[in-house]
Amino acid sequence: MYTQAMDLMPKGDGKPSVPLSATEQQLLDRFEARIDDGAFVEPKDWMPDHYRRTLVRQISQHAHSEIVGMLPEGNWITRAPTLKRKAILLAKVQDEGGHGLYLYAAAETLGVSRDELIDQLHAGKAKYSSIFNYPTLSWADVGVIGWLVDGAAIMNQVPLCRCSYAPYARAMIRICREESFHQRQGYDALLVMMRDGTPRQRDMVQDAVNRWWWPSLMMFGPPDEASNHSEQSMRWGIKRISNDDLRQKFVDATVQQAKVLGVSLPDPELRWNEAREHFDFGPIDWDEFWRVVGGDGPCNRERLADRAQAWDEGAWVREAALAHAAKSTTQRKAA
Ligand code: FAQ
Repeated sequence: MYTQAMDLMPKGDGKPSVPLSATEQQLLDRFEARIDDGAFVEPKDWMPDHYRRTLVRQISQHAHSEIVGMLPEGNWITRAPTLKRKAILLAKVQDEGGHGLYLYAAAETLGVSRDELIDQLHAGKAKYSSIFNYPTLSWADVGVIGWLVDGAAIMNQVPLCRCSYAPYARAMIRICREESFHQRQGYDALLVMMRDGTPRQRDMVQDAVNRWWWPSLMMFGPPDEASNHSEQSMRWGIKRISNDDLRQKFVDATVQQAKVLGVSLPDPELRWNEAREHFDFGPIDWDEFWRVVGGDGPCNRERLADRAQAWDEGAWVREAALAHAAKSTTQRKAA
């Protein structure tokens, strides 16, 4: 049983930690050659255990982010200002739930059960995106989540449509299409408030932008030099663009959108750098990021408690679905 703890596969430097057998080495070489050729990996293909575990980690964290991400906006469904906005928000929150389901299904193709992953989330052992541990204080937060949070999510997720693991890549194509609608509905809601709203409503938008800007930049993960998984994930074609490069692309795109909207971004150091042909921006508070990731953000405890409650209250639905499936099987067999 002690051998189960042995990790034969590459550490950060890509080198196996113990000598591989000739067969293992051959399988690994063949796998890496396929990755280098840009081939997609399917669930039944041989894959290194470390590749499998990296994917389970990333896909499950992503799935958890989607279902925890339903909570901050779900908080505003009953208070949406018009029927139209309520219908849009309901659809969006449902979409996020659907994204979670595609992703749990993709993770299950790697041999892990959804129940196991959900248990890890409820026990506080699994990570989910830091961004969803911040509160939604006003209606403008819903628009800003669409604009900035979904905007950052798209920036990060479009390259994942080319992830080397095919079930994840396929899920991401569908998810990205929906995320772009989410981003646009958020931007549209803010545009209406900024163009046709009262001074108080415009202040509300600016206040929401001030609170969500820095946490949105943190969504891309730690700086490249502190990102312990990036090197291996990039080599295996799981990640295609680094955390810092994606963050920069997001800043460059968002500055222009903020101008059209008529809001300022809360960073005095934000300015165009002619030489780099990118916007420079101020330092990110990584202590805050790690605090939130470590479970001590403004809403971490509330989010986990809400998820656990939803799971418990949904037990009867799961039981009913299982009972129905069992009954249908019995009837089919009897027919
Ligand atoms: N929050 O070495 P790296 C959405 C962790 S979905 C919490 O750079 P990696 C849709 C990381 O897990 C948003 N933890 O890691 C929506 C690792 O910890 P570990 C979610 C974070 O995996 C919108 C450690 O730090 N999107 O928004 C975060 O190579 C609106 C070291 O980091 C995805 O999950 C973070 N922000 O790169 C829903 C996309 N960043 O596992 C509702 C897929 C890093 O060693 C409403 N994921 N960590 O314990 C990815 O692209 C990658 O996993 C990264 C992190 C880029 C997030």
